Amino acid sequence: MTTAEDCEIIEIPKIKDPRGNIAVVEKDVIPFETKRVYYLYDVPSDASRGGHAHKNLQQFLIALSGSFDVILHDGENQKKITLNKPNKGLLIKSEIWRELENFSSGSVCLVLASDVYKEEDYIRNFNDFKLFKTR
Ligand code: T46
Repeated sequence: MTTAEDCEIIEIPKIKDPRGNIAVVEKDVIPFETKRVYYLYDVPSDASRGGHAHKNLQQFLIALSGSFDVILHDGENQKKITLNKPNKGLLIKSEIWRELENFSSGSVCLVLASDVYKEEDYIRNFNDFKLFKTR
């Protein structure tokens, strides 16, 4: 069973340069092939995103700018991770409930996803998620 502890921070290789750095997410940095890229921006500081789990989707979240908190729940345990560096991303495995909150002004959350958008992959009710985890 996937647990919150399986979701880890991955350091993104960085090319340092006095003119500005480049961080590169190449093939071997994350354990899936990216099929979709999207980003959250203009998020009000009191807004909460997420509030669901995915049956199969894996994601890699990067705070391209600013900061926000990600609360991960595996049905039994939860942990909170603050993302605030553009060269450190959070790998969220499938079957993990997540909430994103505490967005700083001007923050941008980039998401690399292992699949295209499929509403049927979502579990949007926490009790359904807990049942799914104990199936
Ligand atoms: C997660 C956080 C970081 C689409 O039509 N296509 C898409 O690719 C996406 C991501 C969303 N949508 C539609 C589906 C919903 O009607 O946009 C609406 C909001 O989507 P969602 O509930 O997924 O939004 P977030 O920001 O709460 O969550 C998304 C990811 O789905 C989620 O897994 O971790 O971004």
